[in-house]
Amino acid sequence: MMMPIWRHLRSSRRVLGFVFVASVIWLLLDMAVLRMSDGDANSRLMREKVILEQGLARHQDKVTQVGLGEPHVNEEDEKSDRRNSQPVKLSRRRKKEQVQDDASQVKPNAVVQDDASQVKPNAVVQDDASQVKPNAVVQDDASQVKPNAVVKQPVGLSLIAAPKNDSVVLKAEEVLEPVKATPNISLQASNQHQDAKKLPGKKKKQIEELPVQGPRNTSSVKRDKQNGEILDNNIKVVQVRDTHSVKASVHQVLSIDLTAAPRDPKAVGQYGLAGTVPSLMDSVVKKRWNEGQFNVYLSELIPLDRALPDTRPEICTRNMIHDDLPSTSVIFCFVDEVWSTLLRSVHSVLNRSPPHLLKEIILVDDFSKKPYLKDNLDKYMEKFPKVRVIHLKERQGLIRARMAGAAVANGDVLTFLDSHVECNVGWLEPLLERIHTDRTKVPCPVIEVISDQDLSYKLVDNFQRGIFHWPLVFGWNALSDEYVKKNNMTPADPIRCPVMAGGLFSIDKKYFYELGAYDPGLEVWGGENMELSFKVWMCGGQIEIIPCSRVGHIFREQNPYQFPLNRRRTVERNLARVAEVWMDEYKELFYGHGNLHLLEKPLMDIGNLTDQIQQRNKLKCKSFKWYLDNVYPELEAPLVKAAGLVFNRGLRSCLSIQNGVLVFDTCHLSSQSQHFNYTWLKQVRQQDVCLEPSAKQSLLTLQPCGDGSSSNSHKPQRWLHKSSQSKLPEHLMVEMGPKQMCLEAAAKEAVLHLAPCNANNLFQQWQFTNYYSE
Ligand code: UD2
Ligand code: MN
Repeated sequence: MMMPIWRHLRSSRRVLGFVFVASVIWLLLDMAVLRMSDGDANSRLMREKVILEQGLARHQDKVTQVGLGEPHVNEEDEKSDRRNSQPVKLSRRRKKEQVQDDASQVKPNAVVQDDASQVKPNAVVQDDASQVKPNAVVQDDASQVKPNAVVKQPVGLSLIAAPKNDSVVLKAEEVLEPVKATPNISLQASNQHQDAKKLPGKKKKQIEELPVQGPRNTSSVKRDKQNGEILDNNIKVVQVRDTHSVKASVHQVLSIDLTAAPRDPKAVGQYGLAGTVPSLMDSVVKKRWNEGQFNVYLSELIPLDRALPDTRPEICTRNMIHDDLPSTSVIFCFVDEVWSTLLRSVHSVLNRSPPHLLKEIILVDDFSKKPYLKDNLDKYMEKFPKVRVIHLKERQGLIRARMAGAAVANGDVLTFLDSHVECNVGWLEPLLERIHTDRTKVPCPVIEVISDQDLSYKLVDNFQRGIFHWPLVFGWNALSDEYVKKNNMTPADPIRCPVMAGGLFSIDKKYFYELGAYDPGLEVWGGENMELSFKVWMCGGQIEIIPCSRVGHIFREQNPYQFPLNRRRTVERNLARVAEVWMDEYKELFYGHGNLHLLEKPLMDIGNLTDQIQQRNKLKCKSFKWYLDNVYPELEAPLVKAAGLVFNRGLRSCLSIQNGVLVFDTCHLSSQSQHFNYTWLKQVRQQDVCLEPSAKQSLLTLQPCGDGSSSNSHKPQRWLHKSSQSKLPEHLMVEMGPKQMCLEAAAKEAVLHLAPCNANNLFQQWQFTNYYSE
């Protein structure tokens, strides 16, 4: 009996010994694995940090590489070569996002996390040509800034709703050793998986740890029960406090969206979907349309805090943002805005902005006539401590109304918005981040489209920039595929714009005033976007579109409000002021493209420009030629329509000025006395003298050139001339009272005179050596 027990014990001892040895080996292996994973985490973190810093460093000096059709060039020679470059191609296309996983590719707002759980449903866009609206749509006499290419509504809307009770805690972790001359950046785990990881560190630092929701997660945010406003002290950005040095810390962009789990998911227009109105209501829809020039009736049925699809390019959700961003005042100016759209605009800001960055919302009522925009509005807004309403005592127009808002703003940054917009999730931080990086940057969100018909929210093409055509007509233009590829652009990269659309942008408040704000002589509506864009670029700043910031806007066919004077006249006059102050010799192109009538001074009083010109001189702003060469080289802007020798086909010799007298001579390309310009003001000129019919007889004289107006003394200097495509090709035609006369070389005496126009007469045909524009 004892033997089997002993044997049994002996064999168990062996087993125990084996178990012991195995445990030791296991423990050693385990420790090795642990060390390896620590090392992994360490090196991964180091890599992320380097990426981040590279991104931020690049962010600061990559200015010249992003967005514009050509890289920044200063050389005079290259400028003139580009002057006659191809016209802007207004093509449109959809580009699939390509995120490159290479440290050298990291762009501003470096993306450091590559966690699948963070990946959002890509705002899928359908390449259906029938859905795409005309691109180069522009502000002309009749219409306003129209949308750029609109793409179908994004799919995957069901993913918008945030998972409940899924709060995420951002943890500031030990900061790694700083790299010289770059901000010290703390990497912060921003989702559940990562914040559980323990990162290696030497010294514990004082850490402030507060709950902040990750993308699409809003459950850790509290609202004020009474007014629904986000409580300021509820969200704070994680700060790493280091007593030894000032260190910049960053966090993942906050995707605050209090509408993500809407009260009534089935409400009309919820999630940015198209709303419908029963056809029996058609007449009501029609009747109420004029109140806002969009479907006002439908807008009233849609919740004021409706949810929207997150239309940002996917990589935007992982952008890193500095913790110490400037605060902003959001300024809405409006005249007779529709109640529901005004409120939806305000709520979209309250619901989707980090409260610590939103200093206030200023509503500037530009002397509206609608009674609901008075006491009712004041009362409604009393519930929102951050909202202030200012009622202007007389109509100022949007330009001076914006300045009235700016004058009382307390934020570091001014953010101007139209009063019929919906700010999308994550819209604010990327704008402020750009200003934080460089206070002379003027960032604009991507302007998405809220349909005027069904109020659906539609995302627009990537890689669009704001441009203008002559005569200062705003339009959208897509960056070419080649350009995007060449510059390794991701859909999140800022896009530099020659001009902004005008309505939606942020600007450092001090910088705005240093620039001289807007020209207060601009009336009502229009042209101020050109003014600010030229001013910013020419005086050292930059205009950018920030694709990670998206705001929907209702584009209307017509302005729903009255213009105190004629609308067309108002806009033309504003643009003439801008051209006179900012465009130097290129203002002739503005006048020459259909605006010669604006030169009629007594009729067209554009007001005093002394202050504006002084301001430009004081700031030592660059020339308009510099702007064209460096910021918008793709624009065709020849200073004259035609130039060179003026060859008479009948006489087969060239016009010349000798001893102050017009004569004919054998053509010599190098002869300066035979060189003439045909200008945008329709003058045939050599230096300061212009060809002018004499009052008496039908002879020609040389006179000092006028200012291009058709006042009595200058009218005869306007010559119509077309090289082709006209009834009188190559003729130089002038209006003599009611009659039109043509310049003719008298065959025998070789002198010039005016004669009744005759299309086939070769002696009336004049050819310039070079034509730059028809
Ligand atoms: C675009 C801009 C707009 C402005 C305009 C040119 C966008 C999205 N919109 O036209 O902001 O730059 O081009 O000037 O880029 N308003 C007043 N007082 C007035 C007239 C208008 O407060 O006397 C308000 C109006 O209620 C609106 C804002 O100014 O909130 C812009 O007017 P709009 O919406 O008619 O201009 P829009 O979008 O056609
Ligand atoms: Mn608008």
